[in-house]
Amino acid sequence: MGTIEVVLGDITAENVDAIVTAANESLLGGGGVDGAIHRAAGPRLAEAGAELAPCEPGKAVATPAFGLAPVKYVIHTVGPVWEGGEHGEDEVLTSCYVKSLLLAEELELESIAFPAIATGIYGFPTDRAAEIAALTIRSLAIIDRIRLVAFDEETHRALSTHLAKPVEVW
Ligand code: AR6
Repeated sequence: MGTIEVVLGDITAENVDAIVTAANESLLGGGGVDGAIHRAAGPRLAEAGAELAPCEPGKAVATPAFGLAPVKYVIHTVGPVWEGGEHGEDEVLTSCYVKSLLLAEELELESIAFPAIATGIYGFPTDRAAEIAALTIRSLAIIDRIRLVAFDEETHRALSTHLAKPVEVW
């Protein structure tokens, strides 16, 4: 059972085996956290992404992290575009966390950092996304050190709150 930490900051400064990016299906980069990660990793990240694209929402793929070394991998996952919450958004977001963790396990990684997937440009409400992230990661803590990197206070508070909730068995 690993540790799960919530931190406030820029994910490109994380010293972990893998950084997860909130990508789009093209895996070519974009705005938000994906833009920051592609800028820090350099143009080879988009070239490596292009070879694996398209990536469907809820799926995850890994590439080298290039200029982000000593980070080894960037795990690209595509979140759901928020359409009101009745279009399978929760399931797709859950799948982003599950697939990323399983991929990290397959790569025998010891540490991974996640951004708050889908809560920026894709419009997923912060608190609902934080609850999904916290519940999913708590029930699948298969990587030794899992870091949830919030970029703003509201996200940090929401993640901390949901992680601290007692586990409901029934
Ligand atoms: N470090 C950590 N978190 C960050 C950083 C950073 N440097 N920058 C932003 N965030 P978003 P999405 C937070 O929009 O909603 C891109 O164009 C941000 O505050 O990056 O999944 C992709 O290519 C928010 O809490 O991702 C896709 O087209 C969270 O990261 C699309 O955006 C996610 O916001 C994906 O949209």
